[in-house]
Amino acid sequence: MDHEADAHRTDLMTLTRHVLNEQSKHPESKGDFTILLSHIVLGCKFVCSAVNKAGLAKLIGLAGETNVQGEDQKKLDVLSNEVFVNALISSGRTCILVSEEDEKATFVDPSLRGRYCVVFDPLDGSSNIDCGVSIGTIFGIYMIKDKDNVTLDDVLLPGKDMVAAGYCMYGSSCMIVLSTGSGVNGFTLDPSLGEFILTHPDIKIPTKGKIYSVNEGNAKNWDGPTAEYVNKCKFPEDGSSPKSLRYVGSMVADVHRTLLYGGIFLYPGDKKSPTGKLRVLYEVFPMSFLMEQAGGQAFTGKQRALDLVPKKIHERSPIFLGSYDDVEEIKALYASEEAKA
Ligand code: AHM
Ligand code: MG
Repeated sequence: MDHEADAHRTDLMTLTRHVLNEQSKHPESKGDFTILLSHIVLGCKFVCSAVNKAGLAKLIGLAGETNVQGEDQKKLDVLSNEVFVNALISSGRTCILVSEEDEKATFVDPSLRGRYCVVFDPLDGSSNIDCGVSIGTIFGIYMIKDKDNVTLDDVLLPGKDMVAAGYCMYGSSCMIVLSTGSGVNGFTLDPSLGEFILTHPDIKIPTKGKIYSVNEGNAKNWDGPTAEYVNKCKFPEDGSSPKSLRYVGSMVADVHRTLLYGGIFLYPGDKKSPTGKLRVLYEVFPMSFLMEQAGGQAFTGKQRALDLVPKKIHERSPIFLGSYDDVEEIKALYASEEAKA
């Protein structure tokens, strides 16, 4: 009998076990973070199940807005927001929630308040929802000093102050990729167990990649450095092979591939939208945090992304993130443009 193989089957590193292990390295910790995370995981499982059933639910509801019981069907993004807001509040560990779906931040009732602020996009990749392409949840977590005295300033902080960040991808498998500030780990949902199992320990992004990922339909409005960079990806001058283009249009899927295979993901600002499209708090920051923790870089066109200090909760920023050397190249192009100005 192969005891080692047997041990692999019976001694699984679940996400909760992994976080408990991390927690034991901090004797002062009281387990609040573990509880918070287990509520985030619950939200991810719920949304995963809803996403998997979405096509079927439509069929049963005869493609209308009502299901077989005659009830109105909630749109998946609205449903996902409700799921996460409820899960986070009921954890008793949160004090401010910022969701892409809600115009205003939610201040948790003092009786249920904890020390964490969670910023999240409950279901990112809205244009891909109705065609069954990968979508995801993105989240970042800050810790506050004084939970009895909270203001919006407790979330208008640079991304480098986050204590954890991650995403859940609802794709061909359901995966959570998480960093608590000491590397990046990936966990895949085992549907038969209902548990996320550590399948991608200590993810490191390759130093240089062969893929670039950008919405080239916006090229006519790009600024000089972005246009020059993408041109170099296609027509390299150093004798290397051109990079391949991959673009799903779901940030979680595009960043996930970039993290595992290397390369660069770009959502630049352009003449029409100088600050780009992606939101600082719950899209740019969590993904930049993960990239840096995996050994890559994240740059806004002006500075290290995690140094940005947002002034509004739904602020946007251009973003270039991925393999260390690939981001170095775009940084150099912006630096030389600035030197010319
Ligand atoms: P959303 O929050 O409305 O879903 O928009 C965010 C998404 C990202 O997932 C993705 O990277 C980007 O929008 C794609 O935008 P575009 O369609 O302009 O290429
Ligand atoms: Mg979004």
